[in-house]
This record gives sequence, C-alpha cells and structure tokens, in this order.
Amino acid sequence: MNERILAAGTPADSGSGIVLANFGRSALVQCAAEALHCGIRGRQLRVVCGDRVRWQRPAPGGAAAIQEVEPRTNVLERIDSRGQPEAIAANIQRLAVVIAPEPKPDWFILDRYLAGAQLKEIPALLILNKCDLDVSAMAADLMIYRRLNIACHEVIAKRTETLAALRASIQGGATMLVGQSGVGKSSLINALIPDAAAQTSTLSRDAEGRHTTTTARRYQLDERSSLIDAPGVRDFAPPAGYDRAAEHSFMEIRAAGARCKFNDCRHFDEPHCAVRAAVAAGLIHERRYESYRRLLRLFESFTEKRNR
Ligand SMILES: Nc1nc2c(ncn2[C@@H]2O[C@H](COP(=O)(O)OP(=O)(O)OP(=O)(O)O)[C@@H](O)[C@H]2O)c(=O)[nH]1
Ligand SMILES: [Mg+2]
Ligand SMILES: [Zn+2]
Repeated sequence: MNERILAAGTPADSGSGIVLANFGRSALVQCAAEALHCGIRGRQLRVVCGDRVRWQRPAPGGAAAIQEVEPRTNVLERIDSRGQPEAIAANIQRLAVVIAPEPKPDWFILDRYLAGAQLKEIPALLILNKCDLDVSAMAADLMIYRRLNIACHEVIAKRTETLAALRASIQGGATMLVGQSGVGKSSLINALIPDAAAQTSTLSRDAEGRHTTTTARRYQLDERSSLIDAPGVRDFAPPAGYDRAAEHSFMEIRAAGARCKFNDCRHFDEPHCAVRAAVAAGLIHERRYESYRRLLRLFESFTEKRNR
C-alpha cells in the first residue's frame, strides 16, 4: 500500500499497489484508497492483473510509471499461437471455471482450464450458473468432475440467495473467474460485489450491443478477498513448460500412468498401458482421456515446430 500519507492535493511521488487491469503499456493500480493510472517503465517490463508493483513519478507531479514487479506466488498462463507462454493473471488463490447451459458448454475448454490450474497447482472449482434454465443435460458430465473431487456450485447470478455457499468458498485471496463468453462471469461478480459496477471502467459493448469483458479486471470482495473477471474465450490451452506436462495436467491420468509398463508411456498405443486399461474399464472417463490426447498432441506439435 501507499507508504506516504497523501497531503490533500499533493500527489505522492512513489508507492506500491496491486494491478487491477493491464492495458498493454499502461495499467490501473490500486494504491490504498485510490486507483491510479500508471505507465510502465521501459519496454521489457510486463505486468498482469494481480501483480504487486512499485511505481514512481520520474518528475514531481508528473505521470506515474510502474518501476518493478514483486516476485509472483504464481501466474496463470495460456499458450499463444507460436507456442509461447503468455501470462493472464498473477498471485491467484483459486481458479473458478464458470459453465452454464447457455452458451452450450465446451467441455474441452473446461478440461484445459483445469489443466492450466493443475500445472500451476492452483486449486480449481466449478460454478454452474443459470440454474434457472434447464441444466439436466449437463448432469452426466458434471458427475465426472464431482468424482474428481472438484467442487461445483450451482447458482443463479440474479438470485443472491443462491450464492451463499459460493461466497463462503472464495474467502481469502484472489479467485479468478474464467470460461466461455456469456456464461455469466461478470454477472456473478456484480451479484457478489454490489459496487463492482462502480469499480468498472473496462466494460465495452460488442456489435450487438452486449457488454463483454475485454481485459482481466480485479475487484475487491472484502478486506482479504478479491475476484478477477476474465474475458470470455473461444479456446484456451496452458503452455507445456516442461516434460510430461500433458500427463501432469490430468490428475487421474497421472495417477493411473504410474502403473504403465514403460516409464515414458504417452498412453496412446504403447503396450501394457494402465491408462488405456483404466479408460476401457470405465475408471477414467473417455472424454477426459480425449482431452488429454488433444492437449498432448498440441504440445507435441509445438515441440516439432521448434525442432524443425
Ligand atoms: N437466465 C440467466 N441468465 C443469466 C444469468 N447470469 C447471467 N445471465 C445472462 O447471461 C448473459 C451474459 O452474462 P455476462 O455476465 O456478460 O457473461 P460473461 O461470462 O461475463 O461474458 P464475457 O464478458 O463475454 O466473457 C447476460 O445477458 C446475463 O444477463 C443467470 O443466472 N440466469
Ligand atoms: Mg464478462
Ligand atoms: Zn500408459
């Protein structure tokens, strides 16, 4: 927080704060009670939502610029089109993947978000929003995640009385809401934080005039807790980063994989593969196995490109 007490009308010349939103070469930084627009020093320095930063005014009364980013406890990353990791948000306590009956769920996106969290050891939970609509078609798929011990909160954003258990589970630290566009991430944040709309400056409207979120944005829930609203996605994949990342992304495949005959088994067509045996026996769900195969193929395609 801001070390200097601000005398009325005199802007402090340095301080620290948390990045609320990043706009490329500038960012909105929460410092004590005020949100400050800051530039970013140099060309190398990159900041993301949730970063703790120090800022300074190079000239007295001039524009503030972020000088350095404090070490991150973790960072959620996605893979870009060249296979490089791109940071989305930092210092996250938990990742909440929001799904809804409408838009129709893409379970592979859900699996890849869970994979991204698993790779960074960030605890994950599911939020099934829009339970005022017919959710019966989702029951079988949701059972897969319940069996993996991933909590799933069934809510209706517009009815705050449905949000009590969810609210209790996001106490302490930052919870990042991710998922397809239109599932209701921003609606949930507005319901959980009544003054979130007042904190908002990054909502934009698309061609049909709908509000849609364009950059990750952090909101204060209470003294100890915050929520990060993320833009909706058409696709998401975590970066590989290290050997066997695909296997490490799927907890049940990693567990079964320990019993494969070969240490370097990819669980594709190798003989005596315990993972394929578990899929055949119905112990690992086929769709999760397919998610694993797709992610492994994606990682391998980037490795092949690099080695070419
Ligand atoms: N029926 C119903 N509609 C909801 C509920 N929650 C949100 N909606 C509607 O779903 C639409 C999308 O909501 P948003 O909160 O903008 O969704 P989002 O996930 O933030 O979307 P992006 O910012 O594009 O990623 C809006 O028209 C909301 O009114 C709900 O619980 N039930
Ligand atoms: Mg939104
Ligand atoms: Zn195997």
